[in-house]
Amino acid sequence: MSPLSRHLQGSLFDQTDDLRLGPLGGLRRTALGAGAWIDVLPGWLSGADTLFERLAAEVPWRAERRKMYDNVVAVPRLLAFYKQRDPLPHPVLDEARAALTAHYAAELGEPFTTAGLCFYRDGRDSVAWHGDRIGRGARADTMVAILSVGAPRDLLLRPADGGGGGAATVRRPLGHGDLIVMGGSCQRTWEHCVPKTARAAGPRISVQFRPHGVR
Ligand SMILES: O=C(O)CCC(=O)C(=O)O
Repeated sequence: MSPLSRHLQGSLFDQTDDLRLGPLGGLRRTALGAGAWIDVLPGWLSGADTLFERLAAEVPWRAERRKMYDNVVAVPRLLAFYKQRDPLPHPVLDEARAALTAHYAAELGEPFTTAGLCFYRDGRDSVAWHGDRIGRGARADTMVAILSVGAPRDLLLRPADGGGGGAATVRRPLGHGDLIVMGGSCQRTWEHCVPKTARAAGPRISVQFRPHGVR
């Protein structure tokens, strides 16, 4: 048994074994301002323990390093990326991507294609303020849909211009099986992050679906 599986033993989040996506009709939209919005659906995926364990154990997680001033530091989370047409690591992710593509077809006008996966091992792992602006997200409206499994963590959003317009930081707790979709101008006009937490946070995996050319 891996150290990770051991960690999970006795701390399973979800009481049902039946891995199932609910209908997307329950998504609730919040306009953030400047053409940005978020749609949220708590508990979209039930039975998500199975998915968490499979992803944690089988995804080829990569530890990355990046330059920071004069130093090279470890990126504080593990990563994996599935390009368009790469087989996804669990069939329920194919189902999730297809359901999102169908639901947003009229508004998005193109399918969700890629899947980025991030593994936050504990509360010390995090991602800093950013917008997904590598590629078309820098210039055009788009969507990024995030399925969160494992320990709850907060996703924070704030206006990219520092909030001169009076908009405050928005805090969205993301729990086991929850879905959040950032849309409209969100990647250009807002930033998001998952801050470190001093709370004893267990491991969390975030699965981000994006259209081709958005990163
Ligand atoms: O952990 C999350 O859900 C957010 C991930 C994210 O913003 C990113 O990888 O660009």
